[in-house]
Amino acid sequence: MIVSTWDFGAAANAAAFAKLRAGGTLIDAVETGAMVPEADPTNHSVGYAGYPDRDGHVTLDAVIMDDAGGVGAVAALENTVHAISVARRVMERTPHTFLVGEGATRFARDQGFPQQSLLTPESEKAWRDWLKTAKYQPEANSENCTRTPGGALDHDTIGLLARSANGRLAGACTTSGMAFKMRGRVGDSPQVGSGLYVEAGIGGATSTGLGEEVTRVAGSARVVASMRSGASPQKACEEVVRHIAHLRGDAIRGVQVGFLALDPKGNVGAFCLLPGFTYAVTDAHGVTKVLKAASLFQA
Ligand code: SD4
Repeated sequence: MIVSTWDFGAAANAAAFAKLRAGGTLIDAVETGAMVPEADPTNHSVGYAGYPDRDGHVTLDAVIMDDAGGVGAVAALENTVHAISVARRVMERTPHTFLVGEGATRFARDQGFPQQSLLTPESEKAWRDWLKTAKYQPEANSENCTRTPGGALDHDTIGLLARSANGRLAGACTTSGMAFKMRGRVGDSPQVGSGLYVEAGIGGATSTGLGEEVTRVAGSARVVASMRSGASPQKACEEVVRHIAHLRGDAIRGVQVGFLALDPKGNVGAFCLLPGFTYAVTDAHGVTKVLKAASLFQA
């Protein structure tokens, strides 16, 4: 069984499911799923063609995790499309859990990952258009950073959770982060406990939306902690979204944050601040449904 964030999660789930069917492990499955949007030139929040930072560099964040303490992550990775695969290499081939910036970029190159510019003419144009009007300073609620040049909210990070027939779990999360972020900014996605958390026998959770609001409360770890205390995946997602709203008050007006959770029995939960967060669920037979998460606020 595979669940993932947003509508395009359906294509990622299909690839992940096919990998499982072919005898792959849960880690193989979530990596394979995450690679789908990473390679998609029409997705501007993940991998290749992601919108760059304010200085014009596309920098990627990713994490992969099993339920037996295996973790690998990269942040501010440049020039490699498949950040999730570099994260997996960190997990499997280094004594560390997290490499960032120049070190992560060099590690990927040394490991033989193909090196290329991730900026496409379309995303470069979007960045140049943004530069004409953008204030080069952090916004209090980072609202500008969450919007595409056309003004639409751009939330396309993918978080995937996979479950085997015997209830084992794994997860992955990959993103290019917020469009036109400050150079060096790292969001929730690659941080264990914020963008992703998986615990054997309890469940897994992943997040999307404005990462700063998730990082503040170690959101995904909090969802899993709530499940450890007996909450269903749905109730656990609701508890954390309500906590963020309570903690941040007016500061999160107009901001989107969403959580998706899965337990070892296959129960799924999802909840968000604002309407619009969708997620894809692929069942044990390979049937996929894209569902709309309920939200705390109506607009
Ligand atoms: C971040 N959470 O870097 C990511 C962005 C995201 O949908 O989820 N976009 O803050």
